[in-house]
Order: sequence, then C-alpha cells, then structure tokens
Amino acid sequence: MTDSIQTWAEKVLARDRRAIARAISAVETRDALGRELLKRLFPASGKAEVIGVTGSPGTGKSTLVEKLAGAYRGAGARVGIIAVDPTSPFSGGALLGDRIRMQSLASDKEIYIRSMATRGQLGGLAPTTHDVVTILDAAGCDAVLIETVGVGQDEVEVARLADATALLLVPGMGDDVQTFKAGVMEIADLYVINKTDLPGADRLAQEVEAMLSLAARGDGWRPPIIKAVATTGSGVGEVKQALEQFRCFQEQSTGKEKRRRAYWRSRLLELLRQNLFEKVAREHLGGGSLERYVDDLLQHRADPYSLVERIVAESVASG
Ligand SMILES: Nc1nc2c(ncn2[C@@H]2O[C@H](COP(=O)(O)OP(=O)(O)OP(=O)(O)O)[C@@H](O)[C@H]2O)c(=O)[nH]1
Ligand SMILES: [Mg+2]
Repeated sequence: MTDSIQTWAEKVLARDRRAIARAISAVETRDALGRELLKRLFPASGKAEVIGVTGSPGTGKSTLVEKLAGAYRGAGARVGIIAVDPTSPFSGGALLGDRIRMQSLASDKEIYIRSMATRGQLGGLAPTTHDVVTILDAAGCDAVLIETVGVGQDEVEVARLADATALLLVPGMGDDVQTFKAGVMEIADLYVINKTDLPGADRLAQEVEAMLSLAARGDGWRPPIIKAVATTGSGVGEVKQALEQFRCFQEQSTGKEKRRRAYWRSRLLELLRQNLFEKVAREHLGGGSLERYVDDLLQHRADPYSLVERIVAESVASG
C-alpha cells in the first residue's frame, strides 16, 4: 500500500493529469489515502504563486481568471485554477457555466482546472481548498488561481491562503463602496473595476480611490485600481503586471514571509482543532453518548461546562 502511494505521489510530482485528478478526489473525500499522499507531496510544495480572485456573484471572476490564466500561459507558466462554487453540489449551474466558459483552456495540458463546492462552509473556500493548492503546487504549477465567491466578510479566508488577492467590482451592481463591509476592502491587494464597458466605471474607480486615500495600509502597499473588460481581455495584462509588482514588493519587504507565517500558524491550529475534535467525537460521542449528554442538559442534570471538561479530560486520559 505504501508503495502504491509512493508511486502515486511520484506521478503527481511528474504532473500526470490522471494522478493529479485522483489525488484531488482523495483529498476532497477526506480519504485516509489523501492524507498520506499529502504528507509526501508537501515537501515539494511552496513554490507556486497563489492568487485569489474574489468579488460578488457575476462580477466576471471566471472570465477574468480564464484570461489571466491565458496571460500566465503566454509567459510560459504552468497554471492551476480552482473555482470555488458557493452553491450546493446539487444545483451545479455555475460549475457547468465555468466549465463551458473556461473551455478555451481545456485543451492546454499545462493548465489544470478544478471546481469545488463550498458545501456550506463559511469563508468562501471549500474545506479542502488548502490541500488542493498543495497538490497543484507540488505538481509544478507556477501560479494557482483561486476564484471564490465574495459574499461579505467571509472571503477573508481566501486572502489568508493567497499570496495576493484581487477584488473585482463592477459599476451599477449596488456595489457602492460605502456599502462594503470593511473586511472585504481590507483583503484586496489590488482592485479590478471590471465591466468598464458599462456606465459608471469612472465614478466607481474614483470612489475606491477616495476610500483608499483615507486609510493607508500597515505594510505601505497602495493597492492599484485597474480598469478591465474581462470579456475582451482589456486590462488583463495590467492585472498580471500589478500582481508581479505586488510580489516584488512583498519579497523586498518580507511581507510574503510574514503572510505565509501567519497562514501556517493558523492552518496548524485549525488542523489541530479539527483533529482533536474528531478524536473526541469518535471516542466519546458515538453509540448514543451524544444524545445522552443532550438529555442531561435538557433536564438540567448536568451543566455544559462541566460536561465538556469531563469529556475532554477523559479523551486526554485515554491517550
Ligand atoms: N459587459 C461585460 N460583461 C462581462 C464582463 N466580464 C464578464 N462579463 C459577463 O458577466 C457575466 C458573469 O461573468 P462570470 O465570469 O461568470 O462572473 P463570475 O464572477 O465568475 O460569476 P459567479 O462565479 O457566478 O459569481 C457573464 O455573462 C460574462 O460574459 C465585462 O467586462 N463586460
Ligand atoms: Mg464564476
């Protein structure tokens, strides 16, 4: 078994597309094999530039990601695309749409596209997006583009995972700058005013400009505002250029290391939390125990604080 995982990992590292697809599926279903595979792939990851593209539904994220992927390919980079879909796995409409829309990339063997459903998880990412990035990174993608829905403060999660985050805004969608939650504006390393073929683009750009001049970022980076028409590809070169400038800025100012350090710190804590919870749930909440505890609480025979202390103590004692 170990041997076959080793071979599988080697195939992923050698960019075998079937092996990559199987690896992602194993990780998505939280298969134990997936975890074993990730252990072997992790040392080879950490090289890809991870770029988050976020914005309200319909702002043109998929269209921009497709064009941006084309621009990276044009520069000889290998590209991974992860489209995170907010809808349930059942409606599937947007997934299908993305696949059709990104068809121009489908025949390119150096581009890997994967759609994922958030399955109700907050944060704008699917629970296993982090691990899929590791796989694509280990498989030699120079850039991994993550499209994620912007539904408020939730997509802060993608900014944590990404080295750079682009926020798409479009004129006339009620996306008035005043209505943004502060958190959403804070995550953007660059702003893309998309659909500038529609009226109101200049006003929107001015509003963002005005907002940015009110509060300087702690790291001294002034997020550029780029006007684009994703459908024609206009402005896409500028977006790519701005991402490169930001990367240079980050490398010179050690911002990138700081960001990745913060990411791995919280990722480690998150995995630890998840792992400990799963252990406790497996060992102490099965076989009707959970409902018996709930009965105790309902009847006020026990208080939840003491119960949790007892369950945790038992779990720790059991090793
Ligand atoms: N007029 C105009 N339409 C655009 C532009 N960019 C994208 N669109 C259109 O806007 C619609 C939505 O584009 P998508 O790329 O699917 O947007 P999205 O943000 O990925 O949408 P969701 O993933 O569903 O949130 C499509 O019909 C695009 O053709 C643009 O620059 N101008
Ligand atoms: Mg989309």
